[in-house]
Amino acid sequence: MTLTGRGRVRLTVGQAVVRFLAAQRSERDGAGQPLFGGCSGIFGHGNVAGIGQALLEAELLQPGGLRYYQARNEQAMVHTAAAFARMRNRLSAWVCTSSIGPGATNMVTGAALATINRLPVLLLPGDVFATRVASPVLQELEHPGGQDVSVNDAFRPVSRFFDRVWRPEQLPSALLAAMRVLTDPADTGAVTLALPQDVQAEAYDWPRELFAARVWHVPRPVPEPAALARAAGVIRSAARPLIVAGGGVIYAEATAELRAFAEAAGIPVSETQAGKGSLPYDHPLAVGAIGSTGTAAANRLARQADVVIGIGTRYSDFTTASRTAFGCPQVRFVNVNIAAADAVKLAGTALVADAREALRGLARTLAGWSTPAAYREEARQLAAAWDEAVGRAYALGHQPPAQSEVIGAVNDAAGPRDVVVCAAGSMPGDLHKLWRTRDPKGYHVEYGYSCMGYEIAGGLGVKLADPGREVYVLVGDGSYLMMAQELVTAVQEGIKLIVVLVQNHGFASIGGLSETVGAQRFGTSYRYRNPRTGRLDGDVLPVDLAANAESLGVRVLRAQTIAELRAALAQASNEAGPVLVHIETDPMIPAPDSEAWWDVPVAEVSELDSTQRARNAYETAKADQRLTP
Ligand SMILES: Cc1ncc(C[n+]2csc(CCOP(=O)(O)OP(=O)(O)O)c2C)c(N)n1
Ligand SMILES: [Mg+2]
Repeated sequence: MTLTGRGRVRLTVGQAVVRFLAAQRSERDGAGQPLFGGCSGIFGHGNVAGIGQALLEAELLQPGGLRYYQARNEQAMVHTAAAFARMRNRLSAWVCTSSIGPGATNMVTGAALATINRLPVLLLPGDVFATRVASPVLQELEHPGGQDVSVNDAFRPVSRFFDRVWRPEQLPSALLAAMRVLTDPADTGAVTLALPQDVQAEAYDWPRELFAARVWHVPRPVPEPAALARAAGVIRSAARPLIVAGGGVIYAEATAELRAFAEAAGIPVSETQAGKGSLPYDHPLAVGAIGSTGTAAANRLARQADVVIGIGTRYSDFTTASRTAFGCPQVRFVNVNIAAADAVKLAGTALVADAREALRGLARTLAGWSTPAAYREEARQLAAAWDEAVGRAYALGHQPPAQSEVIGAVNDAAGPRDVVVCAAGSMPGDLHKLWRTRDPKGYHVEYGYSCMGYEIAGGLGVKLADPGREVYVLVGDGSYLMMAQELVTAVQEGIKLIVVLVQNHGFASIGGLSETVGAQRFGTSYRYRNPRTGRLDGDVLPVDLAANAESLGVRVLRAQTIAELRAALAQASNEAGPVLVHIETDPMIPAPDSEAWWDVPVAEVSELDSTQRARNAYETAKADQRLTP
């Protein structure tokens, strides 16, 4: 560091970025923490001399700042970042640095995932030379319509904030704007600062205040009194209200307030994927998952609910069962959300506020009001019947085992605060229905983007965010094949994950879906091309994913039966580093029925009987869809 005149500090743009990020903190409810937990990166010519050199200098000269972690794939490191932020309830985030070109665009999928799930991640892709003296540089895409366009413009639609720092002078305001978006729960998502490779290495005399410790206060906006009165008025008119708890309940740390409000008013609580864990599974008012992958208990209540109180939910199609879940013709919605755009959905009565503040307000306003005892008892009985179905699904006694039995064994092995991680395939739906969640942070299924390959990278982020909990990553063979390489990062860092790899030789999920749309499981199982038929219906491929994991340095345990799985899980809990448990399952045994639908269009004309039958069933189901806003 060179001190120059008038309180200025001479640093490169890369050094300034790293020093600035290390000085940022966040605060909510009086508790503070560093805003950034660390920085993952893969270096290339687009960042090695800028951010890369700056991270080295920080590691050597300012230890205790932003720690660097090596990743294997840029998409995966953004998944790690998103999982980290989710586990920290968005109070801290993670930084990702990449080179230009493919390194940068590999992060675009991760950015979309973070933005959809409303999770803060800070992305620093390298960008092409600002001076353009030797353009096109290696990996530069030349856009005939304008020389200020680069592949990084692909980040714009998937980021909540995007800026490209063409000149050092632009950096301070870009950094402040980026921190504001990261720490604003209504606006947060992927934040991308594209840093041209020459600018990263360029020196500038920065005002010293830029690097002062700075605290970002994460707000808890209170509801407007009039809006609160309107929402309470709608709820008071209800005979059969139902709460839909979304991720916002958990991020706002509002689970105690949810419980108090639900108990006082006698309102059953259903949960979205992001909201699962809002109440412990065995609470008398917990009716479990809602929607297409919901419990029959929640979905039966939803069909007759006259007022639905959505809290911190964006009402995805899985939550509304593609707008068929809430069947009462007069149903009205009260939407508590910190984001106004979510609060107005389904023509609901909007209550724009922090979930905890809104729940406290509703509890105050509705004090003394409650649903009839008979309704609460009905909800309790429905939930108890579902839990019995879960118990049966956990113990089918199949060989090879059903997926539900694997879930049961992992649920039994996991402690109450341990975390299950998943994202895509048939497992998320089964977990939503069947996982017995006992802690608000115990269930981590990424179902906004449902991105195959999130599982292991995401598990890493969860463990980095909360090393005190055991992390169980459930991953299908398809997702594993898409992105398992962060196991190497886990080995490198000595990060303990228990990965349960469910081998069913292809896509059980899409196979089942394919059948319902009349497409005969086409292209969904991993088989040889058959020389006789010319189709992919030969023998099962001889893929050995356990050996693959072993080759990456992971401790691998192979189980064939549920008893062996239980033994392996017990052994895994005694290991210090990452473990992978491999088990083969029967993909054809379904979890208990949700009694709910999901809208996936079926071909309107076809020569195939299977498709014609599926189309008829589709048209019947589609008739129940509500065309609400
Ligand atoms: C990146 C990505 N590509 C495609 C999909 C569509 N998709 C959803 S589930 C799935 C198959 C997952 O296979 P596997 O991990 O083996 O789980 P299984 O369905 O067998 O439970 C596919 C292709 C997706 N969700 N993400
Ligand atoms: Mg599979």
